[in-house]
Amino acid sequence: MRYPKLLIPIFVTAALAIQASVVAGESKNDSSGSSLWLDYRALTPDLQKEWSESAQRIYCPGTSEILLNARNELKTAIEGFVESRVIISKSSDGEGMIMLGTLAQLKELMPKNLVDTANALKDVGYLMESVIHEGKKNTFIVSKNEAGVLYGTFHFIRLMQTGTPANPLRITSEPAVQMRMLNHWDNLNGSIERGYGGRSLWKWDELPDQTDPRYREYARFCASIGINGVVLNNVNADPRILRPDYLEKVAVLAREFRAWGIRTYLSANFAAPMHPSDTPDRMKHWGGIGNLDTADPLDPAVQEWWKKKATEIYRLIPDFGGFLVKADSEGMVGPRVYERTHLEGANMLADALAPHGGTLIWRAFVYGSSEDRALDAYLEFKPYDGEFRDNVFIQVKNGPLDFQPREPFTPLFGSMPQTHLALELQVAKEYLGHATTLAFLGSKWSEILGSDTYAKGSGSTVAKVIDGSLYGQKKTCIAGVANTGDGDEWCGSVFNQANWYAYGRLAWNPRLSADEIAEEWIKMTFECDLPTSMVIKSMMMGSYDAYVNYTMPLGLNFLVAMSDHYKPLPESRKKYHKADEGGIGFDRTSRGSNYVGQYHPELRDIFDDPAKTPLNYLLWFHHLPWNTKLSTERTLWEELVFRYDRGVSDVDEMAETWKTLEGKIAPDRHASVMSKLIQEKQFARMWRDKCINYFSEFAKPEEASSGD
Ligand code: GCW
Repeated sequence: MRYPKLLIPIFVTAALAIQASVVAGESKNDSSGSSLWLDYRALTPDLQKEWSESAQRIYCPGTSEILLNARNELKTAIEGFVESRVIISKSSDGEGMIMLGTLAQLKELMPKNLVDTANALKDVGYLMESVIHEGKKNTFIVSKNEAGVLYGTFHFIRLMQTGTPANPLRITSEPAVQMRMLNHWDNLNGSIERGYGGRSLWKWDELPDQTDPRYREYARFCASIGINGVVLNNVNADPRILRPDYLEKVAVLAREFRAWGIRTYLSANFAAPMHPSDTPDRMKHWGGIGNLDTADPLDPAVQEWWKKKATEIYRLIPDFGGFLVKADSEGMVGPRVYERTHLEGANMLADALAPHGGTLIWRAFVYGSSEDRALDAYLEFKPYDGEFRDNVFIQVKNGPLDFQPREPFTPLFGSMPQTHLALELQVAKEYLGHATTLAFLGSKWSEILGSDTYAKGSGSTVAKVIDGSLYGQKKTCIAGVANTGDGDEWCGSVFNQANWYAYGRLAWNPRLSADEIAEEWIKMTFECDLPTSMVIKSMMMGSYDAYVNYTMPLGLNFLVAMSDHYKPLPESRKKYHKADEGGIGFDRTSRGSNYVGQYHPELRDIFDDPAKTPLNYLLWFHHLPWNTKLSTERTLWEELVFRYDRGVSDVDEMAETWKTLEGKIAPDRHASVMSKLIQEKQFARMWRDKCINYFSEFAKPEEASSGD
């Protein structure tokens, strides 16, 4: 289904709100990928029979936009699944009914034990249960919070869609993390930094007068996986987003998103208060939007400017979420320009937002003066632990360098017990083959979330830092750099949709396994039989390791070309791989940059010793001779070659496997994935051949392969 370029005047959007979810339902049996995982196809006759008994009518006493969206989505979905009409009931009397609403709305109709369960739920937690009460069997989807009802509804839909039997139904669920954010790196000119799914979804030229049907669809997809916060613009922030004319546009988007339980945030440029002509050199191409000759966070005029700006924003968008800031990084102005600290910069902005309940998210992606860049974030931020305002999050990328294919977790996780830390993941595949590769990132993120920081002994995982359970933080946040765009498939390919899905699911529950998520997503996305879905799952589950192997195995990183971060260019990245005749890898041990010293002792000792370091991180931590004998009985050189070859053959196998699925899934979808896999086969060979050729100049394989 292509999206027609419908331009709908803003005043009729509200009226169309109810209809739109019906429109979404028309994408039933859609194989173009535009309905993503919300493709409401008919269930098998057995399941249809089972579910239709308990889902004939919906009773939803609420009238808010969120609840109407929940109700209409449920109706559309069930009608698609069971192929018969579902009645919206005005009365709560009857059986076979789904009761949808907040606890306050439904408690009179609920048995006492259910009311107690609902009362115990936190935040937007929900319950879903079929009960016989006063002789009638009905299903309740209840939360204390309207957004929770929406999430419960999507969970119910997911159960039906994934072929779960209707009985017994007894589920409660609460999000592990409160702020489940998508960060868009979308520019005001419609381009997307590191975006591979098309141009920006936000049509700034058309807003605020016209709105696009995709805004609503986008919000619906987000809500279906529990995403509740969206940063609209690039962290390399054009200050104009804070101008009154842009804020009016933002307010329209915020209104669309609010109806799906989503708060809107903006990336703010630290130099925004300055007069264009006074803006520091590094960002002259943009210019500030104010009248000041400084952005010094300790200058009262600067503080006043931000306070006024915050007030102006909240007047237009009362539930505005807050600012995300990239400061003193890659040309973005920050407090350091004025010899101030990150602490002073972040707290100043936090103070401007605080009276309105806003949050300031300050990124830890900074460059310091260290020879080893991996040291910088920790050195810059750790000293301020406990000093940031209560409405500040420090947003930390999963790896200390960047979003490399595989890096150990950033040691700030587990080292700032008195700070709200947000984990930043990248859903867009900047360093993972853009829209070409199949690489399923659920595997990568589960690995990160499950990494043990040893901050409070073994079992102190990154997930426990993020969900607040390790240190008892009351506020929690996770962010994913979005992979959306205005292309037909939204994310550049159907398999990239799985990454958006997996991110949302893990944000809700970081303990879900990549395997479970892949299985859910496949069942929701592809119209295929169970054996076929298992085959697809096996492809997905091997796809991330395959990518790492054919590009940057054994913990290598940054072998990519500078500009596009796509093709291999190891000759330009010597400072990362350090290959020479003596060996390869970056020495971050206590004998080298001593980056290992940023980890807790248990982990430091593991990473400090090449014999104990997991092979996946070996060259991230160690510079080793080419003929080092590894636990695999191969030399380092042989292992490197083995892994490059393995990556290539795994991609070949994925392509062969996909070929066998011809006829089992929609032909157009089969063909489009096939063509991507053919590209990935070539891409994998290009990487392997280039890297092995290059490294063999130093490794002298004839000598290295002779072993010790
Ligand atoms: O790795 C770099 C990317 C930049 C990005 C930056 C960041 C938005 O290549 O494109 O800028 O990370 O995270 O700020």
